[in-house]
Amino acid sequence: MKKKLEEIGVVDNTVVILMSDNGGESVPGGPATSNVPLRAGKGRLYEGGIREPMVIKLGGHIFRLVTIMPIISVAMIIGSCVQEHRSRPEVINERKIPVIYGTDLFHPHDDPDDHFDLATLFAMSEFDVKAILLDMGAKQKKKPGRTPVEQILKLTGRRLPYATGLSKKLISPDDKGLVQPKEDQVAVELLLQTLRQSAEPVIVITTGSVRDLCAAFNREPKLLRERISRLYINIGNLLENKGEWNVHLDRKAYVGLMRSGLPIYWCPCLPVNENRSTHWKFKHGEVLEGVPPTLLNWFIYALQVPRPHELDPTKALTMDLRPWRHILMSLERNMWCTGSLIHAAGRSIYRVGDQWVAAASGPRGTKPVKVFTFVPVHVEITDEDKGYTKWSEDTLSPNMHVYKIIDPNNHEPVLKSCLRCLLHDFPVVLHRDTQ
Ligand SMILES: [Ca+2]
Repeated sequence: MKKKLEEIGVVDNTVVILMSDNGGESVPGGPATSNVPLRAGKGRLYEGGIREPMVIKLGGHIFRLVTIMPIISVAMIIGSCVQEHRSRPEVINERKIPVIYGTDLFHPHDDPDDHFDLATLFAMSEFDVKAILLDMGAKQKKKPGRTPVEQILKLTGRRLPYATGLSKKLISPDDKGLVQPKEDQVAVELLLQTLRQSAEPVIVITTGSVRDLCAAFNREPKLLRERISRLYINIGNLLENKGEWNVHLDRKAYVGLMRSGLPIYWCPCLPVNENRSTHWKFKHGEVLEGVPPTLLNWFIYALQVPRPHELDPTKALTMDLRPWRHILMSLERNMWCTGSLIHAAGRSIYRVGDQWVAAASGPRGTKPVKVFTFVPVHVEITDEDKGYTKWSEDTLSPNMHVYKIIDPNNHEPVLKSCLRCLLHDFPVVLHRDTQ
């Protein structure tokens, strides 16, 4: 067909749509088709009957419109696709944002939210993830976070370097960590090397302690000042003179980093339940129902399979893990980093139908919804040993930005909807039928 369109000279202005008219048959004695994990099949109104893949090609551009909203008629989407093509050139020339990501991700897991955050990072294809730093080196040796990292690289068909970090706490805010064992130096070295080699400034995002980052700053402050465009740190307590888990992991590193003068976007994890920090929560099923099956398997393997060491991590991605699916779906999850990841990607929030989506730009005529932002503040350390802070928004000398909720009523529903859409659109290249 492509040849014919080229022949008659319309290949660049013809919309080609490839889709099925219904799911596979699933009746007793019928053809051997499977819609797993979707329910039912052809002739039924469950997802197995009505949900199917579709590819739209317009000129040289292929659109991925997986779950922005349910698409129920081809006639309805052609117009909007053409409009999108005309009004959103950035869909075609998608800008890439270099990112270094630090996480205290473990397997078996400690905090399931770290898995949701890693998936969110990979869901946004504008992030050009240059390196992953696996926090807390000593624990990484016992509970290697490289397992879920390797799996997600398989899922997305990407390759990038990752390394484990320093095992021991920094002994002072200006500690370079050089006295720690050589094998624990890899994450700090990877961070420095990635910054040196990057052609443009890099965004650094951390979701655990800031140990390796602070040690790297203490070694080469000029390099970090020059090469880091923004530094999102999910750590700390917005309340004056109160502690927090990620601070507790390495208080001296936190103090050193907060005093560094780097372009910090501070995302405090506490307090919860006051609509002040980045915290929000959801039930797994509200977000994971309907995500690509291999991504769902990644979550099941990480969070639900009781003896993961008995399963090969790569094979697990394409196995039938349904026995554990229902337990996973019913669990509640505390979350912190979703808003800051959306902000780091430069996306805004738009209301589309009955959902909120995080996108680079919205449908024509729609304005972004203001739910959270970052405001300039002056933060100082009040207790160096405990990692306590106080801060002021009313200042002439801001030294960082802090996450601020604008619309407390919608903060949680918006982030839930955005995360659901991001994970539904997750760019898997590994599917159940491609071992
Ligand atoms: Ca974490």
